[in-house]
Amino acid sequence: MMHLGISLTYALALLTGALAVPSQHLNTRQQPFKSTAITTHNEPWAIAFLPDNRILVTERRGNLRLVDPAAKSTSTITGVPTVAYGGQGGLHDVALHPNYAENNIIYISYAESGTGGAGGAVARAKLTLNANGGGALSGLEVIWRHSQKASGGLQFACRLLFGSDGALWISSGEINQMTPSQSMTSNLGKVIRLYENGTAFAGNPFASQGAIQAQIYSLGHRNPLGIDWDAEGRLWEVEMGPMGGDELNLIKPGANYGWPLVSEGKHYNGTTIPLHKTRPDFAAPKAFWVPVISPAGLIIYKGNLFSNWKGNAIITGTSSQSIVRATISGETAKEAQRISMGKRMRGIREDKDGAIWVIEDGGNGRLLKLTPN
Ligand SMILES: *[C@@H]1O[C@H](CO)[C@@H](O)[C@H](O)[C@H]1NC(C)=O
Ligand SMILES: *[C@@H]1O[C@H](CO)[C@@H](O)[C@H](O)[C@H]1NC(C)=O
Ligand SMILES: [Ca+2]
Repeated sequence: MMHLGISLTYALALLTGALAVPSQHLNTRQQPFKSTAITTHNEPWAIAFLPDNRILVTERRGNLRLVDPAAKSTSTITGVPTVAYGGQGGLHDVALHPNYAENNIIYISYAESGTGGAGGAVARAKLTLNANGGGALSGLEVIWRHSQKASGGLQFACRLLFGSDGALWISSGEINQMTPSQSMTSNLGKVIRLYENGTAFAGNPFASQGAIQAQIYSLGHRNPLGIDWDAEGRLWEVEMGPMGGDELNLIKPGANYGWPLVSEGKHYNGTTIPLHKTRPDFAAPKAFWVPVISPAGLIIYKGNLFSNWKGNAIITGTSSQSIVRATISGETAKEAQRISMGKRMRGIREDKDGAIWVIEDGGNGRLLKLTPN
C-alpha cells in the first residue's frame, strides 16, 4: 500500500471507496478484497448458482460445466446444442428458472449458425444432475432467437435475467448490424421481455403492434452485456460502445437509447457520431466511458459483505482488465473505483451470502470468489 506514496489514511479510504475523488486517482493497485481461485476454464462466459451452492459455468466453445466450489472440482453437463463458436460468439449466458427448485429448468443463450451467418438464441431445458458429478440437459427447446443472422460473429450479447414479475429478460445485441437497433421489426439491439415460455410479455410497451414489437421493452442498444436489478426494482444495463462510449443505462419501458444515431464514442474508422445531447428524445447514459472499459458483466450489489458497496454497480471490464464500481444516487451514476485485475474480466454474480464471483476471459480463465479482506 505504501508504495503508492500516499498516506495510510488516504490509501485506506481508497480501498474502501470512501473518498469521492476523480476516478483516475482510484486505480487501486492493491485489491480491496481477498480473491480465491476456485477453478480454471476454457473461455468462460457466465456463472449461475444452483440451490446447493454448486455453480454452472458456461464456456464459449459450447461446454457447460458444473463446479463444486468446496472441492474446487469441475464436471460436465451434456446436451448443450452445437453453438456457433467464433468471433465473440459461442455459448453465452445461463440462468435458472424462478421455480428451478421444483422444475429443474435452466436457460442458456448462445450463437447459432444459419442462413446469413450466426445469430443469438435462447433455449430452455431440464437439468438432471448425476449423484457423482456432471449431468445432462434434456427436452431442449429454443424459445427465442434473433430475427436475422449476420456474418462476422460480433455483438450477440444475450444476457439472461429473471425479474420479480417472473419474466425472462434478454439483452439482445445487434450483431454489428447497427440500423436494426432502431427498427421495430427487428429484435436486434433491444432489451426483450418474455414469459418463461418465450411468449412476449403482455404488459410490454409495444405489445399491440406486431409479433416482434411485442417482445421489445427498450431499443437503440448496441452490445448490452450486463443487466441487473437494483433494490428498488429498477433495471440497469451496461453496453459496449464503438470506439469510446461504453454506457451504463437505466432501462425504462419503451425508451430508445439511441444507437447508432447517437453515441459518446466514434466509429472505428474515426467517423464521428452525434452525441446523446443532440437528441434529447433519446435516453442518455447515466455514466459513460471514453476511453472504453469494455463492460462485459454487471451486478447491482445487494449484499452486506461489502458494506460500502450496497446499491453500487459492479462492472467487469475486458479491455480495461478491471472491475469498475459506480455509485448510483437517484437517477445519476458515477465511477467511484477501478480495481485492476491484471486480466480481462468477463462474468460476474453475487451469491446469497454477498460474496462476489467473477470469471476471467480467455483460455485459462479462472473462476474467482471475492470476499472482503
Ligand atoms: C406462455 O405463458 C403465458 C403466461 O403464462 C401464457 O399466457 C401463454 O399462453 C403461454 N404460451 C404458450 C405457447 O404456452
Ligand atoms: C465509417 O464507419 C461507419 C460505420 O460502419 C460507416 O457508416 C461510415 O460510412 C464509415 N465512413 C467512412 C468514411 O468510411
Ligand atoms: Ca446510447
